[in-house]
Amino acid sequence: MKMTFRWYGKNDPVTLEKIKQIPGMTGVVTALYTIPVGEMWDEASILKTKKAVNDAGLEMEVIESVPVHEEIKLGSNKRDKLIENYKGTIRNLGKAGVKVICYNFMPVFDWVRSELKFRTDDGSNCLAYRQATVDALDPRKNSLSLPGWDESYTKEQLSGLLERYRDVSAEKLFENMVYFLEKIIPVCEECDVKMAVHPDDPPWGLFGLPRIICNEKDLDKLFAAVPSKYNGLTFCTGSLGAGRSNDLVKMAGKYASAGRIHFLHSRNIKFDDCGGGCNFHESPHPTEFGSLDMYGILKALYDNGFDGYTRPDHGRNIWGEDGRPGYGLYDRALGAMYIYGMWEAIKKTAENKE
Ligand SMILES: [Mn+2]
Repeated sequence: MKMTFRWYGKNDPVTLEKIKQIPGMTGVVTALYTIPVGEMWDEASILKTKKAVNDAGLEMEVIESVPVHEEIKLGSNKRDKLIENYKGTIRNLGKAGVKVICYNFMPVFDWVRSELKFRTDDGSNCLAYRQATVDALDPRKNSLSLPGWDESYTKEQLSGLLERYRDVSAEKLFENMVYFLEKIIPVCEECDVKMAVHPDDPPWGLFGLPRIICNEKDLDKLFAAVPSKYNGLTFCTGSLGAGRSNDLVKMAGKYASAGRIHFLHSRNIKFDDCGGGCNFHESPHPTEFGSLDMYGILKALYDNGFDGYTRPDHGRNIWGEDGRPGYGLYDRALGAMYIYGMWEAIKKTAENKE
């Protein structure tokens, strides 16, 4: 398993030098943040970022994310040109030595939380989700005031976009995803770049929009529709784990043994029993502080041959850090060391038994 860390580029206060000082770091997971969604990533820009990463003694083998344009998700007549651009990006990333592309297929909204600075008992803060808060928002009527929403759309643009999704059922969205994958996967095979879809976060529909990568059934359907192993998964424990009916230990073992897990997001969440089953906050990474069996998940991954990339996913803000929500330095570094240590123990225990 290769330990990596998300890096938001040269403006990230968590610099490459700091990341390199975390024991065990082999590389960063990053993206080109200045290229508009839908445009092809050119070779020169990719190589410039890669050089900065390599100069710091780190690798750039995983990209998170190459965003999928809404016209592709909507299945409009503009999609073919945009898919050609996406293929060009895959080719250029492959030439630069990138092995995995993380992406998602969530309509309009990426991850959603109701609070970015939920104060926990120890005085740290973290991201949290309250269904009632989200239910009270109607992005079709009012300006959206969700924390973390980047306001890249005006109110009018957003309601126009939501209107266009009225005709897009979950089935239609899935068909559009398969259409996209069938066009790009041959290029991935040719360039040896694996696609790793990030599960929907949280794994249920929001604002009347369909979500289609939420559970085992969805993933089985996706892999059956596009069988190539280049069509794989980012196993995000926190996202899948928010769905209480998801059995993560089982899913980790099943998809690792099927060779579908190309990237692992390691984090824990804690269910909050405040009015319904959908509420949670992001807890420290170790098993005992959250609701997910982190040891069980890692053990299932190891036992089933997982040898891909991982990164500690969201951390809390601790020790007075006022970092990007979920992406400060300290708690993610602690998370990395926890995962690293547990992996060593699982591996050595298994080797000693042989
Ligand atoms: Mn994740």
